[in-house]
Amino acid sequence: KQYHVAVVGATGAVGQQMVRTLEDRNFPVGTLTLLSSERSAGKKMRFRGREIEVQAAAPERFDGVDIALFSAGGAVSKALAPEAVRRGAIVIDNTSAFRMEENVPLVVPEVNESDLTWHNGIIANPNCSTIQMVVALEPIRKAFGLSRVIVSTYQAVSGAGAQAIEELYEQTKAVLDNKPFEATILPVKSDRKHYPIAFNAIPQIDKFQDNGFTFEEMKMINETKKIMHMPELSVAATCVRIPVASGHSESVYIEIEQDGVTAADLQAVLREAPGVVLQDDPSEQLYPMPANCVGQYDVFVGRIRRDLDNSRAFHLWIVADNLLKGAASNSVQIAESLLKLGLI
Ligand code: 11C
Repeated sequence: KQYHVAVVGATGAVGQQMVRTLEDRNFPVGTLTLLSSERSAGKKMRFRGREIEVQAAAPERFDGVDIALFSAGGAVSKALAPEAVRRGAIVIDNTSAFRMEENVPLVVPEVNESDLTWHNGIIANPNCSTIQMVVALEPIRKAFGLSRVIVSTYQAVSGAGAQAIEELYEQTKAVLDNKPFEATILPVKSDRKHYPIAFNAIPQIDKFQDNGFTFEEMKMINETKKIMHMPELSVAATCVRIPVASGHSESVYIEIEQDGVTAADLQAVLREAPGVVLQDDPSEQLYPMPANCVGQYDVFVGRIRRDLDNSRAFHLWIVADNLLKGAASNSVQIAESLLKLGLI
């Protein structure tokens, strides 16, 4: 069977990768509808060698759609996802609009594919920095238990959209050319102050919450607990934007429950884990880096070592393409899982 698939936000940084991933993974697309804001309507995008015109998103565009992949911001999802569901589509939403709602499964197929069975039309795709972390942590939890996670991220600008990538390039060039420039997008377009990202590191991703954590940090905390079904898990996060175009990196400290576990035991588990590529050999200076992970669907893990003071604690370095496994390819994998489980 072939499916009618819609991509909402098709011209954005993630939307473009969704179209590419549908083609690359050979998803059984019969008809592809590409939707965007009024501003981008009329643009043409290539899919399987043919050009498809992007249309302005509107409720009636979802007539006949089987699967709608949304990545056009929370406001668009809130307005249009229920309209798509009403017209019979299953929505896979890549925004934070519905992620923490009780009747909406938040799914990373390698971790909690079975949560798809109780969806009510909307399935949420988690935040990029959360996805890559849980893909690596779930096999460790299964093997050795898990009680605590402390993560610091090094996040690429593409997480903030195509305009943020432009801002990084333009600022970098301006600095090298000794020309003046003004930061207008990062750390958060809608916040009051903006800071240069070129040759800088900004410890703010999304807006600050009343508890002193940013919204990005709270997403990592709350989404991890929901996906792993571990409301009791201790999680803390510090999220930092760095001048890398694509590929999020994470330094992760974990405490496990079992005694006597070695770094080699963790390596053995991760070597067999779905969606994980182990790149961990200090003698060969082998470890994951964003430059090598861009364009890949997997999550890359290295620098695994036991803590020197706590024998049940380990440090890991986790890298993935934030636009692919962090967004587009996880969404397409969810659609693949729906097919595999006969849920569509
Ligand atoms: C970033 N993690 O890197 C964000 C982007 O909730 O899906 C993804 C936001 C989200 O800026």
